[in-house]
Amino acid sequence: MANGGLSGGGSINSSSKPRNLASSLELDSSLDHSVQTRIFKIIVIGDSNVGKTCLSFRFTGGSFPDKTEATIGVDFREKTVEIEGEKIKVQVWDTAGQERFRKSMVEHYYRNVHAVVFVYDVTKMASFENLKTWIQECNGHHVSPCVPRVLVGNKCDLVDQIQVPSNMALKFADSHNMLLFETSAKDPKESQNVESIFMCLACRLKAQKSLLYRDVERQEGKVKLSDESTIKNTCPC
Ligand SMILES: Nc1nc2c(ncn2[C@@H]2O[C@H](COP(=O)(O)OP(=O)(O)OP(=O)(O)O)[C@@H](O)[C@H]2O)c(=O)[nH]1
Ligand SMILES: [Mg+2]
Repeated sequence: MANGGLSGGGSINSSSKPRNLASSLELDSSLDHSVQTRIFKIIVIGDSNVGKTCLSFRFTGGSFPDKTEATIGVDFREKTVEIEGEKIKVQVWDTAGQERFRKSMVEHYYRNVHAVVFVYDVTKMASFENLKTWIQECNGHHVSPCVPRVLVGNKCDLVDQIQVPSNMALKFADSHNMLLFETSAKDPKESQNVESIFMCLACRLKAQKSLLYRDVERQEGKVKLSDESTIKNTCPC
């Protein structure tokens, strides 16, 4: 597994119980009670070897791992970002692409998920064609259509080997109501683009703030709400 060296990371496999990771309403117990950190759970899905682990490494750790092995179960990594003055913990669930390593974990992947990143390898047409299956699996786990989804074509640095034309990917993304990002986890020049994938999702999720906090207030009578109309979404996408 390629999760060494990153703080806040961890892994779950079929033999261990997942930590209590899921709800966006969870409080970070290490913080003062007056400060809430919302956690956004984003899962990364796609064929084995498309670069899911490398993309999540690039976003959370800022680098490309020297070596990766097939993910077993799930690795999760976190990064705290600040959007419009609010600190948000983006929790990236890097899932296994190989069926034998994901079997009993699939339920955990989709439970309370806030956003989904579908990844294919631009140099492997099969990984693009298999997206249909990944989307079916996602829909089969009752992920709400309101949960934002994006499509990522990885390994764009391998310019001489590209098999999936951009216009084909764009058409597919449009037909599934997803944004398309073509990028490379490996090329440092693309790191900003990788960052945009997760930040774009975090911005969209943050825009749901009023709804989420209203629920908290109702349950606990603790949280002071902003007026919904004052919440601006300045998401670049
Ligand atoms: N050239 C290039 N290679 C990449 C890129 N991203 C990942 N790789 C390579 O692709 C291989 C697979 O990467 P992983 O990130 O382990 O793939 P994965 O999707 O996590 O695979 P599973 O864990 O089996 O599902 C590794 O050899 C990486 O070095 C990229 O952007 N460009
Ligand atoms: Mg992996």
